[in-house]
Amino acid sequence: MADAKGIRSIDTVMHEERLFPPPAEFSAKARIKSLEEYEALWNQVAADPVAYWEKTGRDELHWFEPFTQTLDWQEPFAKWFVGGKTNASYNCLDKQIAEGRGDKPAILFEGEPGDTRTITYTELYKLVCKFANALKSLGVEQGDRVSIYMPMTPELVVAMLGCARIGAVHSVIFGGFSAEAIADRNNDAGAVAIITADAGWRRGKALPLKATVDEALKKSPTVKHCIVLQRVNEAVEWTEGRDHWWRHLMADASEDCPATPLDSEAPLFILYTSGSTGKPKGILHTTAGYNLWAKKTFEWVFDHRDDDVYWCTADCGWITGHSYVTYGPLSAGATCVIYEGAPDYPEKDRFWEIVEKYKVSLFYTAPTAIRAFIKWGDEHVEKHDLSSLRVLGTVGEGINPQAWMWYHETIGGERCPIVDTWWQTETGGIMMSPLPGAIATKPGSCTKPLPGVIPKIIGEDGEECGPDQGGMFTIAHPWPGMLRGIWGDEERYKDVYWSKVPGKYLAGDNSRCDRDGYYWIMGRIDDVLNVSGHRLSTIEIESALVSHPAVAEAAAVGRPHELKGEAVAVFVMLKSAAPTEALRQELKQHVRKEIGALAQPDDIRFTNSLPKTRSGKIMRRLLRDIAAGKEAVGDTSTLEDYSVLASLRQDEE
Ligand code: 6R9
Repeated sequence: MADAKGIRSIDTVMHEERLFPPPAEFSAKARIKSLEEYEALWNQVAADPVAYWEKTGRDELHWFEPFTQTLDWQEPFAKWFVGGKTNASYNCLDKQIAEGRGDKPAILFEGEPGDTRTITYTELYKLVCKFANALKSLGVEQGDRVSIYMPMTPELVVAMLGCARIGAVHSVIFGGFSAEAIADRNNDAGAVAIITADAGWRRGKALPLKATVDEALKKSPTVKHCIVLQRVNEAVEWTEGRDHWWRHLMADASEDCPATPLDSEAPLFILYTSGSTGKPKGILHTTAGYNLWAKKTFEWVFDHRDDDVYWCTADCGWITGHSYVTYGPLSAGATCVIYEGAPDYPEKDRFWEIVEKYKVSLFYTAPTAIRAFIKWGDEHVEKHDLSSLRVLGTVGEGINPQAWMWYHETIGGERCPIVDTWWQTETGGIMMSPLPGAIATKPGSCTKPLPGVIPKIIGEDGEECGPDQGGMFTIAHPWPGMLRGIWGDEERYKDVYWSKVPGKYLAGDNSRCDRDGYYWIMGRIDDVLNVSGHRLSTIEIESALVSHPAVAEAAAVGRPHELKGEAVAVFVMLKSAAPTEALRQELKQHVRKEIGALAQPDDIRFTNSLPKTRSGKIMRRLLRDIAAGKEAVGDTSTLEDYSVLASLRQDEE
């Protein structure tokens, strides 16, 4: 809407007033105990970021050689801790053992079929050293790229840390992506080796991995070696000379492999994220800054203590699995649960069974999973004792206030602070989140910036937005965990993140900041709806729909409309109600009542599933094409289930 200052901002139609202060007993024991303490730290870092990170970097990572310059900022290229030498695998393993955690469990593994393993820090260290030597025995060297396409087993973490130990750059590809997607990523990175498994378990079935890799390697000329973990005992084809069994390499390898001292800015990994157009972007992270950011943010946001049991349900194929399964928690000395399979196998209570069994205290999952649990019914939760839980996290998408309240009441027993964490592959770690002992929460808001994060919301005219005006979410100062570029494409890096708003990092999301200084993420810039000159955010319309008792999940998109510019089209998944015309009318009225006539959907389409990425994000651009009656185009390599598109088109007929 054009306001007095002439800024075209995004209208907000959602008004969420509930406020949940941290429980007093939680704050009393927390790392950061009050709003005042948080504000003092935030102000201190904002006033002199270099001084803060110089001290923190020096104190919290191991240095083979100290750094001489904290930040070298040649916009948009940052170098952190210049001149220093460290190693992320050393920080996750050797440093923990040196600090007395050798016998502490690093990983509590639960396989989908029910097999379990406890791996201490010392055991993990030995596995990683052996695996690093195995890589060396194949000729893999510092700086070489290695693709990883594995099930969510401890060996996936071993593979990542094994690469990090010798300075090889890993590129983890979600198990389940197509041969085409693997080949594209192998070729873009110029990978010399790939690590995979015969298959992984998914809902009781073997999901073949090696066969897909074989297909991909026909089109991946740079890949010389393929290491194969035997997980399921599936028959596999074998190419002599190229293929190597994991267990054979490990049997021959020594347990002694000192971590290579690496430059702070040595590449640690590449992780591909889909662009809405064009090929996926290989986001590059380097060693020291990323490692420090993952560690600090983990400690701050989860208020981690040495006796916690932490479970992040993310797969390592997603950035969340990099920063909050592997590098963050392990360099903080945490005990981490890893679960291989699906949340509804063999029964819909599998997650709660795991929480009870391992006495999980810190739990981190995604809104897509929370909405599924709500749909499945509370009886699956009620069977289990969840009293060990202390902090509940969410990441990946905005969480609808209705789902937030369910998480708070049904999972958290109204006792656990919820940390709604906003961040991106590009940011390396969490940027916006409540600190659980310090910041009161509001359902649906990621609340406030972490120390070191300076957000600015910018209108279409380039001016900073005022309170409650929605605009582009940007970040004003470099932070240690920020991406260092797009692999092999400097121009695209400058263009995507640094060209639209001069001097600031453009996240690609819209957001507003309310009068209390709380931030509300409003969805991707590309997804904004423009209805009769009003710019509306997807999440607000979706949250209004999800607040109706019949609705499990909803996606809102714009469809071209002669008079209004765009009409509001929504795709709705019901919990169990029948998809009737009466319900359709009722939902339209419900949105009208909740957030106003402007946002009332023109089309409501009932569906059994929505197109999502493997990390659970709704792919609205595909829905936009379907709503407009077009063939879905653009990159679909990250789509979890291709049949969804076909079924959505059928629903139409
Ligand atoms: C960590 C991760 C990044 C995009 C981001 C935004 C969305 C993530 C969110 C959220 C609202 C949150 N997103 N967390 N939106 N609230 N708490 O998800 O990385 O896969 O790169 O996605 O996800 O749109 O820009 P990535």
